[in-house]
Amino acid sequence: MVIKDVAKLIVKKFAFEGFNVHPSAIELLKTMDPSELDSVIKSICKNCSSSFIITAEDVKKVLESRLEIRNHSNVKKTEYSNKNKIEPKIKNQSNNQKIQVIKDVSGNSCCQGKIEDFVAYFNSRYDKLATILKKRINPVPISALRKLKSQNVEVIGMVNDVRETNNSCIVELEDKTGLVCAIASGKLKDCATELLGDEVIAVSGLWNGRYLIADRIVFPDVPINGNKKDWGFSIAFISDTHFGSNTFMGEAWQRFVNFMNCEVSDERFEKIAESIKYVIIAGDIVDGVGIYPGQENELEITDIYEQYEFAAEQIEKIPSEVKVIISPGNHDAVRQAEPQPKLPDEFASLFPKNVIHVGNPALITLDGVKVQIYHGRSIDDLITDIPRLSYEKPEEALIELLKRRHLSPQYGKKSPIAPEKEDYLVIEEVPDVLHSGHVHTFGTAFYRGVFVVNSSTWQSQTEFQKKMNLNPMPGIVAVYNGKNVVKLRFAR
Ligand code: D5M
Ligand code: FE
Ligand code: ZN
Repeated sequence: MVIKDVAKLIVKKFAFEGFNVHPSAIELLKTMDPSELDSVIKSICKNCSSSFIITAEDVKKVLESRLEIRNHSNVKKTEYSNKNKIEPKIKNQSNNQKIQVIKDVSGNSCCQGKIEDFVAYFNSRYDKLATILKKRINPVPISALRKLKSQNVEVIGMVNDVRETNNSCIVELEDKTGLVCAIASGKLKDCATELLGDEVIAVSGLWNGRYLIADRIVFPDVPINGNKKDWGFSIAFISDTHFGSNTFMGEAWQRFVNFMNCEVSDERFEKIAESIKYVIIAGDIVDGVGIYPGQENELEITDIYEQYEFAAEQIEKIPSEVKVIISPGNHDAVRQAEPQPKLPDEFASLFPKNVIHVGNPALITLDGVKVQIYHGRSIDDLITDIPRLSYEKPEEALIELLKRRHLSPQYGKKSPIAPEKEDYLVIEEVPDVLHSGHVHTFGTAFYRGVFVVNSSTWQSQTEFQKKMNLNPMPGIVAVYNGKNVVKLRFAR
């Protein structure tokens, strides 16, 4: 069994904050929604009475106070939404657009955060990625190695641990039957040091009775496909509009809207605008409320419902013949943990009829073109852990996701994952396009025939980003027609 011990994870998280934790406190925390674990642990550490050990009392205090806040805000929200509900406007529909949602957690979430959910989640991840790898190699179960004499073997495992020594890298791999250490040296060492915890790979090499001396690391990767063909229409890729923020770039957005309405001086741009049948927005539609400490000072609109009303008004400026696909991000009003469901009706119904709401991630087809949409939260984790990656080239991080066939390979980092019974973050089907955002920088690439695009943002640098030295590249839009990519700049 591939078991990730929740208790261990909780202990690790507290240790990171500088605390030990009593087993009775762990028992209480184990039963809660894992997507809320990080914020609960932070509150507990802030409010605990002892300076060393977190007790069950410390946990109870925080859980009870959260319950009170939640009950209170639920009541307020319902009252408010009833008062302000507006009818969605009717738009002309064109019939020549065929949109299918292939994979999306919306309406299918069933995780409760129990131990069994984690077991099922990691087993699903392992099984899906092992199925891809088995088409390329012929593995033995790890437990079978014990009975084998010195010989060449292939195994598939989830990466448990990566340790660097002077001239090699030791990779601990786990499958449902056991654990093995693979040793990667020479040229393979560089590849092994970039392995991420919880990704699934295959290793071939010499089993010496104790270790696997690796000669090849096989990633699930996407197959090579160089074919490009003009679809006869274009898709515009945007994200991170952050409507409601006081750093939202209204003028740049209006220029984009003008372009979408063919209100441009240059005929070339008019042609491009005319070709756009779909706009995809990959998350962070609004800035949200209470997303980070002190956010209230950076909001133009402080009410979440009014933020979505404003968002809907802005999206309505896009011609109604164009279908707009909206997927949420970490600033939107859905659960933080991925996979995130689509926006609830309360907000979704504010948008015009040409808007289609999907979850994050979502695999969709637009007139047969397969687009994998993912907000991109894991990009932060990848850039932290793979030193050659940077915010200036987000597309390189996206290529790493394709190579690993997983949208958020690492569990327990900054990007939270809800342990659904099925791992919705595995890239099972090879898309024509991988579209992300989140890091507010722009970049495109082609990787083995897949068009990779990280759309920028419509928010200028926030105070937080200034402190972190994050330099956004706002107002850039990629328009792609299956053959050519056009990059348009709307920010001055
Ligand atoms: O994220 C925009 C970018 O800024 C993304 O790279 C994460 C980073 N960011 C934003 N807020 C934080 C906090 N509080 N900690 C660490 N990194 C952060 P966005 O999702 O638009 O806020
Ligand atoms: Fe964002
Ligand atoms: Zn984001």
